[in-house]
Amino acid sequence: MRYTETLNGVWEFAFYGNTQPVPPFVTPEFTVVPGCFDLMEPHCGKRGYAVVKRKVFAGGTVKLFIDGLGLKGEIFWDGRNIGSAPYAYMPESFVFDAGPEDWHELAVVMDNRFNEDFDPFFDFYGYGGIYGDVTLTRLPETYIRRVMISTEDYKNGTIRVQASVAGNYSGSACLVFDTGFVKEVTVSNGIYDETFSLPQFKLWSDEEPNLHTLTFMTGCDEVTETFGIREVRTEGRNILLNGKVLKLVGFNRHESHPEVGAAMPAQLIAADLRLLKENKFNYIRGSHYPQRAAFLELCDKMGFLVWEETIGWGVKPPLLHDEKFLARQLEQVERVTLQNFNHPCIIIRGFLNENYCEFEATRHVIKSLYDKIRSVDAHVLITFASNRYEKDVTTDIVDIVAMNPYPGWYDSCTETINTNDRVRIRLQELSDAMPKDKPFLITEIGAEALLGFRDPLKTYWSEEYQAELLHECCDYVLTHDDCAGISIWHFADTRSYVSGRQIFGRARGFNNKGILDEYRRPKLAWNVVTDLLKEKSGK
Ligand code: ADA
Repeated sequence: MRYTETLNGVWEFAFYGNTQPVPPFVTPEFTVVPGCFDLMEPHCGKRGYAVVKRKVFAGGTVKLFIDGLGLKGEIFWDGRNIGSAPYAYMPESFVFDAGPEDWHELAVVMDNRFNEDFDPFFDFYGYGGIYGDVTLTRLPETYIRRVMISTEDYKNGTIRVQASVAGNYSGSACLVFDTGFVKEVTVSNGIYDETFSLPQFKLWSDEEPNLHTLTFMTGCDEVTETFGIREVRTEGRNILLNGKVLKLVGFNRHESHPEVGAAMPAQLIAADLRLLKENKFNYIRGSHYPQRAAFLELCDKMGFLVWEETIGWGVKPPLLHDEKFLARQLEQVERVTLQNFNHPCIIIRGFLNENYCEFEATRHVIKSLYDKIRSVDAHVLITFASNRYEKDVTTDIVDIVAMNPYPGWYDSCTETINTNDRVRIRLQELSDAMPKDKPFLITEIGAEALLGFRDPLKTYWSEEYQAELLHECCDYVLTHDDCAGISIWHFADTRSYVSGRQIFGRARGFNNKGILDEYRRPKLAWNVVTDLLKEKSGK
């Protein structure tokens, strides 16, 4: 049994502005972890370095887990740097020697300033703070590093279990499943890798989200992983789950709320998911960064199909074609694929939203990222959301052709035809232009609407205009077999920017294309789309 302690709570705090903090850190204020410090007075909206610090009683080998922070961080234990968290939102683990059993000081130095070289500006607010839970786990010296479980044949419950044990451990291990099945195995030089079938298994799907657990035990350590047995693959234009054709219908979702920013408590995440489940949506694109553990656990349990992606938003050449940039992207996709490997909800892995894929030189970037994910996960579907449409020269590389068209908003805005025709004509045109042997997925589509702006003339920005447009988009997807699904842009209004780094059309400083506003109050489109879904699914 491992001992894990939560470190969430009240921590000491200091905002350092542009001065880089060095130990010993002086922290006269306090803050709450998880939490976004730039949402809390007196530091609202400020950018710079900040330190959070607390005392921890521990000793020996420990693993510190931080479920995402922003925009980047350095971790210090008794003033000694024990690791970096260079990527916003990325869940990170740090294994280190905590020294003698005693009180120690844990400090996280965060920096919420933008790094133009690596992280160009995004259309979502970059919050500073620790977004998710912080835990500390005591580890034995020969600890189990990782246990990964994948489905090899869903029909007969064949799974592959790969484990890695520290210290080049060689010896016996025992696998205990929730079904009662027990297997004695051998670990050689720290590695175990075997494929076998699990008796009395149940399949996982969005409709019946059956989960299993595996406890992997060596003499000195044990780890329990939750997993699901399911197969996702493509066949022509279709995406299949356990052999059954899927129609993905759902939303892009930002982990964001006006009161707590990116540090949403699990209860609010669960409330979002419940709303979607009750209204028959089966799919969420976790735009545009790695997803929190609580979100993925809820999706596994509630039965959602998830697209997870790494940060990299609208990256242009020359940065897009820079080898150092690619190395960082490769590191990101590898880390998150390993970290979230066992979640059955993740059926699609993405990266580099809306990159410049009309250039031949971008093929190398897309292929390298594709190959990196594939080297870790042999089965997940891999792609990215493109807005280069017919000009995209990478559609042969990815498993799914995923497009972000905005007919009636950014694209094809000719005033001579109505919204309905614009949507239908453009989606059909796009679908016809895409390869016939791959699923075609609409990853983003939508229109801005301000809650309360009602206009029977259906002018831009009215709830009526958005409702009509989204009705047409969903109707197209639900009635066309050539389209594997849709993630509407987007679930709820999300904070963006008003000044400085202004994006045209971000009224109130928000991206207002939510079908709900930022407090999850419904716009007209919510009723129209949920009614349509109920009607088409006959429920
Ligand atoms: C892009 C982008 C989204 C959002 C959207 C919009 O497609 O991927 O993050 O910015 O446009 O609302 O313009």
